[in-house]
Amino acid sequence: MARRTQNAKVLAIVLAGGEGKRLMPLTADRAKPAVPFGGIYRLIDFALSNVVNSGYLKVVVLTQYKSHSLDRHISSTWRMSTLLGNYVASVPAQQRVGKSWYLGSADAIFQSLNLVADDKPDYIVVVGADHVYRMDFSQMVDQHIATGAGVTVAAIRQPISLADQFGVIEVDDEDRRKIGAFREKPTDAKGLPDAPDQVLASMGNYVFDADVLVDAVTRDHDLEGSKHDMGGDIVPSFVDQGGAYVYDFGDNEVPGVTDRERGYWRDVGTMDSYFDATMDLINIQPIFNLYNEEWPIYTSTGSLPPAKFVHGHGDRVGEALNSMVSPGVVVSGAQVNGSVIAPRVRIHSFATVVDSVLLDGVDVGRYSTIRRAIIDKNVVVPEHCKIGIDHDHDRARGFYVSDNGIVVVGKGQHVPL
Ligand code: ADQ
Repeated sequence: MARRTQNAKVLAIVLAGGEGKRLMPLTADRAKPAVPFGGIYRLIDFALSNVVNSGYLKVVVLTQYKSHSLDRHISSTWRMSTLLGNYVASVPAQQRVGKSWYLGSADAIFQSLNLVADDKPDYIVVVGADHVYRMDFSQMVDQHIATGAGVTVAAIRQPISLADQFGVIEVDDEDRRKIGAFREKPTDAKGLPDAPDQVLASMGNYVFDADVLVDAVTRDHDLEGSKHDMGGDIVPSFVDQGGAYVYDFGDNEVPGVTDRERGYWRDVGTMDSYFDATMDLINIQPIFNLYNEEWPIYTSTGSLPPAKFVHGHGDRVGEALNSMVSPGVVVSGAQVNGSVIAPRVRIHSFATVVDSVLLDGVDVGRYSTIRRAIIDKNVVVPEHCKIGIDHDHDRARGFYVSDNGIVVVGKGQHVPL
């Protein structure tokens, strides 16, 4: 665990109210941070593990959109001993201030300032809840303290084609650690001087002096025309005053992370990026290694039995290769390859699952074939069914087919032959 930065009192605020429209149907009835990922995790487990591994054990999670499964996951998985005053508290929008739900991420913080007042931290680390990565936030807090910044924004290079999905940073000509300009999701971004096909993107992670953040969101609350958004409103207001600094994610060193994995950060905002990031986990030499025990990613799977692989009907061999298989799974006389299988899945004799993601409790009937597909929770795939083989047929059955040809079957969706 990382050293506590100069014994400063740090509160972490995790923004977990995002809707994740582009991840439909996976977000049809759960918030994006609650979307299952990597077999046994939820997306929010990555942000929370980073916070806790950084040594910050007072954590507030602000939830809003379809937050039931997220709240349940946080209270069951992230409950901490309160003996030392540590906590991970999930705080749903509750109209404490006025009569509106959170209008944006800055308003979510404004409406939760009572928690900051209770805790009296020196610094506040604000992080998003939707990304897959490892990061030691204490190194960013160190830099924040050393520069005396009003806000420090974590940044990573991204392809210019994605500029309209990010806050795009231009550094100051004189002081390269300072942010000269910050534009939220620009459609006309300019490339970097040394890499015209790239921009410097905000990762949506910020460090503030606590009193400075309280001030900023309080002022923003009364500001006409503000969308009350951290990236759209708060960060630009600091840039205008010359108080915004950039933290280069490339400088972050995390125990156990190899050179190959260094700088890995994925915004799994679309079905294709979700699928690709999942496949990153199962490569023989993964570029994101879940087996790094020096910086563990925490979750819980409850009391499930181990995964089981058995001969099935007609003595057919049941096996999985180049795959991750979660507890409670039974593969009986079926072949699994290049896939991530969540808890409690059943795959029956003569079935084939290739390059796919099966979420909790999916049941794949005999003689079925699933290829390049994501199948959401508890879906029953009948015998002799084919998914991901004929995309016209997949669309005709009401399945979503992504740009890259990934077929998605929604939670509980009926699967006709
Ligand atoms: P986006 O992710 O598009 O861009 P936003 O939708 O505000 O911005 O989500 C940021 C985080 O806040 C997410 O974790 C989301 O779950 C959460 N959130 C959104 N609305 C919320 C609300 N009302 N209450 C609580 N939480 C809420 C942001 C930044 C960009 C940056 C990208 C990086 O604005 O500048 O580049 O993240 O992905």
